[in-house]
Amino acid sequence: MSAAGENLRINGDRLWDSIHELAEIGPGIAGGNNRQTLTDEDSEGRHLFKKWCEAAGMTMGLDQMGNMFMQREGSDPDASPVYIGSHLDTQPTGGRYDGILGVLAGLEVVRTLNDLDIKTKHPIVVTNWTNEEGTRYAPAMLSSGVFAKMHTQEWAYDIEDAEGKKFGDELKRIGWRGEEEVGARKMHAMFELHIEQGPILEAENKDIGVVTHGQGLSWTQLTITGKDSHTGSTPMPMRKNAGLGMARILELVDEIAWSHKPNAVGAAGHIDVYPNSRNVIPGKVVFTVDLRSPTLATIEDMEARLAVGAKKICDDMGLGLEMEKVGGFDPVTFDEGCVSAVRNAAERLGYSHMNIISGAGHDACWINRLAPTAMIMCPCVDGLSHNEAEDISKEWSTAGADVLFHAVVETAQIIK
Ligand code: HGY
Ligand code: MN
Ligand code: MN
Repeated sequence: MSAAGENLRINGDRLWDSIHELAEIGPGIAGGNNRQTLTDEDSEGRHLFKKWCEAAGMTMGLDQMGNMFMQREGSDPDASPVYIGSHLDTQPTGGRYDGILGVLAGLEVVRTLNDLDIKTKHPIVVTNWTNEEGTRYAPAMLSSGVFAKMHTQEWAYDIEDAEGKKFGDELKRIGWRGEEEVGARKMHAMFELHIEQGPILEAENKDIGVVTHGQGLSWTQLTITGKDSHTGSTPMPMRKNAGLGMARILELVDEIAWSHKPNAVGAAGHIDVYPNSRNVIPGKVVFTVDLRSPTLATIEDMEARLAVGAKKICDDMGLGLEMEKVGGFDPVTFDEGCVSAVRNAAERLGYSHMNIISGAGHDACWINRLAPTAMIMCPCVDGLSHNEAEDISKEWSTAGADVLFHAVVETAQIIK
């Protein structure tokens, strides 16, 4: 028998309406969102979320990385809170649901508890982690990473965007730099609901992904230097084409990832070409190779083969090469107890479910190092994400939030 009662459900329409009201802030050009971290649009979205939470009787804590902690009191003020967290920032060509679903489903959990006048022993805190996406300010999951002591705050404050604006300055400019020390909070547990961002749940016709693990990630930045020269008058044998060197290395990355199929992936999403002029051979390229796998040994093998192969390609072509590891984390095993709470909730609620490994990185991957943590996933159409056409159904959103409600309320212990 669930502590929360099998029949207790969240208000799926209210959650859906909130998701689409927030989506009006920082709209993309094709129906998605461009609400990048520390922009004025990010700030506007934060204010709306804060307004909704305060209307639900919650109070805000704000730390020095701008992480927002919206608290609903429990009966035992000394009990460490149960956290529900994800992120409100988006990719430049992001969808309406990546991150947003998890934060607003947390608000919906509190709204439903209020409707039902349910009290819990542990307080419940709904969290917006600053800069999960890591596009404007790399790396991703930056602020949950500082919270988990994976990065220092000083280092994070000094990161610059493409226009040379520092993270710390922009956080202050938009008025969301709090006073609270980052990482000082104690957590009883954390749950994150997130869209799958892959095709498995939809293909398997499952409502819920019970996330047992998160794959590990490695980001290596490569800088290749050749020689700018005329694309017309420079004879082929005389060229020092950094762009061609990159192309050959990206072929190698693809080959390495395929060699570890089906559980490894590799590509480069960030590529800067200099001088990026139509009739100049690129004298310099800077790009980041993203390698991922559920097993650490595979990641380490892919990194080693990239290092050896990239050096050989550049030596053979007379190009300069610098390589720097700029981010990553080991594969994650989520907390058994929290994962069971998720699975049992789906079971009780009658939602179809399956175990799944998260392909994407999430704030939960860092927080899992501090407190018992688990994730819940819902399907997304064609597995598409990090694309404005990202789409989910209201039913999937509702099912995910129902499971979140039951897992959280059971962990926070109902008083009445
Ligand atoms: O990169 C990731 O996996 C996440 O979307 N930040
Ligand atoms: Mn996300
Ligand atoms: Mn994302």
